Amino acid sequence: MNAWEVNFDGLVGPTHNYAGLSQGNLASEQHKSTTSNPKLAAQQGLEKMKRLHDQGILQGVLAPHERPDINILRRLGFSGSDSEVFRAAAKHTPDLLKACSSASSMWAANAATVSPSADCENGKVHFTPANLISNFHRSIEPEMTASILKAIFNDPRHFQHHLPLPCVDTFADEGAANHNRLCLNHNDPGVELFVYGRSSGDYSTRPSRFPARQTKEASQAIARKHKLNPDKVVYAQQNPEAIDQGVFHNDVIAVANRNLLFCHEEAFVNQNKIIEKLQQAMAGHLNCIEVPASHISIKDAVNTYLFNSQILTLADGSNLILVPEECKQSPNVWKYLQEISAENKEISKIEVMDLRQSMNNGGGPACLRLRVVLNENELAACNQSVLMNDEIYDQLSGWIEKHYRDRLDHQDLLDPQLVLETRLALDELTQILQLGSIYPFQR
Ligand code: SUG
Repeated sequence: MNAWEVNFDGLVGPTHNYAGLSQGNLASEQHKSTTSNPKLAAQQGLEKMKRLHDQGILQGVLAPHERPDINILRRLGFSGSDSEVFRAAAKHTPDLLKACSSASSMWAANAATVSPSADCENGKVHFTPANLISNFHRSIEPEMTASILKAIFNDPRHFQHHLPLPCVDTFADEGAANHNRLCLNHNDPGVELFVYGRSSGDYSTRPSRFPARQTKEASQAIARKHKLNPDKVVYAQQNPEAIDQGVFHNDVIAVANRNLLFCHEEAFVNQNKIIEKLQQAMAGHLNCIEVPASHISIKDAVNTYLFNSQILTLADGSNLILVPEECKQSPNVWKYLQEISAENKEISKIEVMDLRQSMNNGGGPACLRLRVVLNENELAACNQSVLMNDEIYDQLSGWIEKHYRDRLDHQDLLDPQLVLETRLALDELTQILQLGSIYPFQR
């Protein structure tokens, strides 16, 4: 049976803004309080989906979460009608309201960890939404993420949905941004690489400046829940010095596609050992491109998001690398990309995309997508109306044009009109994507 990797991208929501909420994410810190352009952000994300769809790659769309999240404000002590809750929060705790207005669900790589059926004992695709407890504004995502995933993958014969891990520090989980799957063919059992930033017992190997978001305990729990074959699971620790330089997720410094691992040479603790373990688990079929620090520094990697690229296999078997515009603007990184695409038969085509609106919050191409490997039956069993095609693209383009603002600053986030605008937009979106009434305001 055939199987494909389907990239599900988070559609950017109408409240996209720069609030400087993520410590250790340098772009988020640097762009704090600058004016955003939600319309352009959503268009840039949609263009990426279309560009890949046009290359013959299966592409899905994940709906944004409703923001501001009025229900969370209620849980934090505000009461009355939705409008009263909003107005009181705007008046007394504007920073809290801003955190509840983040469009951060766009970074779908953090939505969940997904294991393909070929890797799981019971032959189903497994989903565990990430608890995202490291940042308040993201910790409010898992419930909605679970609803959206269930609305798309809703056939229990093929899909198994788990609860997020317990919301405590020991099990801090950031989803697929710290997870890669290596395989020769998508329908064969693969090797799952779980990358963590810290583990409970070990206080010596930790970053000193910035938080390590993913724990080993969280990664281990997910591997257990998904019932992965322990011989096909490799755990690796992120280099704490890289985290301290702004590598807040592993996907800022490493990316895999099939049997190719493209990473910086300073991505992991004991990197040689890790590569050896992966090579063993892959029975010698791993192909690893380790980029030396002498070619690309960690600083360059963080500034350009070279490793936050998407490497994708095209129908003819060749690989495409989709990189953000920032890679082209760095002479060093661009030269390196030209060299590998000329020399290395693994990556033959480069696509460059302008994703500046998301990049300014630390989200590159790979952050925006959640990879779901599906075989023919599973693909047929999922909600077809979220799969990208020319018609959906046109509808979504029109929808963005109609509903999104083209500038949003921090005063605008305190405007009650934004709540109404967003609800109107999301209500229409659930019809375009045929998701049913997934949003709390629709019930
Ligand atoms: O969690 N930024 C996100 C970016 C996530 C990128 N994802 C991956 N690397 N997979 C984060 O730090 C910034 C929001 C703000 O500051 O307004 C933010 O949440």
